[in-house]
Amino acid sequence: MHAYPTASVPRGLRWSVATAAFQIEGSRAADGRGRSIWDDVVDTPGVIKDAAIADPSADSYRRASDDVALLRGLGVDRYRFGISWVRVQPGGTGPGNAAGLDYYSRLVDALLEVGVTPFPTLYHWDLPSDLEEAGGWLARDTASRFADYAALVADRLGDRVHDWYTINEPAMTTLQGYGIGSLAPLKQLLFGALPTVHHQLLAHALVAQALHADGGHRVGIVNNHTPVRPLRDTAEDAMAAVAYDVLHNRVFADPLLSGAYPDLEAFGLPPMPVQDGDLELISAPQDFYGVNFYNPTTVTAAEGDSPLPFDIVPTPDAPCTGFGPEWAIVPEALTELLVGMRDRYGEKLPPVIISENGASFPEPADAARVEDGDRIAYLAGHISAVADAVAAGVDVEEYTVWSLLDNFEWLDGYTQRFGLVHVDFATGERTPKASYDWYRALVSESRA
Ligand code: GBH
Repeated sequence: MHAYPTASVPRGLRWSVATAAFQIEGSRAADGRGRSIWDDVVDTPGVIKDAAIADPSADSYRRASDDVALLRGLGVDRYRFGISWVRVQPGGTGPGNAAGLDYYSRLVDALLEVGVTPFPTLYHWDLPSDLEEAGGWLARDTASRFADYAALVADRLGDRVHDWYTINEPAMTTLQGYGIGSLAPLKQLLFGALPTVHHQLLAHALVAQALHADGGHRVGIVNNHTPVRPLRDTAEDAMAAVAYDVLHNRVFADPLLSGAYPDLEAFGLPPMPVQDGDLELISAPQDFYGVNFYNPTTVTAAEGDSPLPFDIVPTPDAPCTGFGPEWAIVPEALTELLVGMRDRYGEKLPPVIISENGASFPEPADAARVEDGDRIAYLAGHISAVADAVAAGVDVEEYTVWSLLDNFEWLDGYTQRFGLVHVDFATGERTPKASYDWYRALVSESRA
């Protein structure tokens, strides 16, 4: 027997686990599904580790009932899952694809049947390729296309789904997708990526406006945030930390939660393509704010002829997850982040939902049972950090583990496993890890 750590648990917190459509579904050619920018990436030779193609991955398109059984066993309140735009609207425009909508409708019914509330994410990085061709998130029109797609989903599921996440981690799409090219669509535009910030926020706001007009819906964005620390106690590193904080955190959260972009010109950055009325729409009251948290970030002033004003460096004196030196394990950084957001945004900060938190560690791919004490320690530390933030007066509604299942980890293919449940990618077989049993016990004890 292993003695695993316990977490101090905030009273009344809801519990959830998360996945994303492209990472778990497989069946990329089934039922009229269209092509997304991630299909384009996996079909580009030499980009993804071990040439993984995300199909069948965890095979959830065919094994959704297995997933629902695992969720029921876990006893979570809700399930955060992704909806694939190109299953619903294969080319990104036009009428809905009945087979795609049926899949999500059946999933919603199956979840409700076992008492798990469905909490979908409308967009988790898989933009229709045709829309990328037309400019992707650099094009303002993509925001309106997203609103059309969301309306198709809401027409079909809105009688049973009441809470919606719009866009997952716009920061990663801007910085990594269009800025440095380490996520789809693999563009390396550096600061030329900045218009994608505004268009994603506009897309979120248009959907929130439409669902609010419909009545009975709560809508929020999900971003990953990170407290930024200077490596050295120098003016140069302090400047680098401010610049990174602006680009990763504040350029997204400020317009939503304070109604204005940070002063980009002060950093020599181009202004956002804001049109009349945009900021009013974007800064309308948010129903909740989804925070994905993995690690703090340490930066230092860039050396030499770097095009960026900062270098990201390993966080000193912190252990790391299996993902490598930038993924430092510092649970109290989550408390710092939440308290910092409350202090910066005050009354404008709505209830916070921790929409992802988790870690990958090296583990045997073929173990009968994965004893993932390192993952349990990571989760226990971060849940306790949420409890500390709640004790400091931050309104946190829900905590979500990334992820229910081992899955396709983007450019890292199947080499990073984040699941509470082990997946054999050859057979689709699911085997709960020790962390699954630990989380189930924590959820049930928190209600005792
Ligand atoms: C999330 O992204 C995604 O929503 C999810 O799809 C993904 O599977 C999951 O996390 C695990 O990766 O930026 O240099 O400090 C997380 C974004 C970007 C957060 C990298 C941690 C660490 C390196 N992550 N970051 S650094």
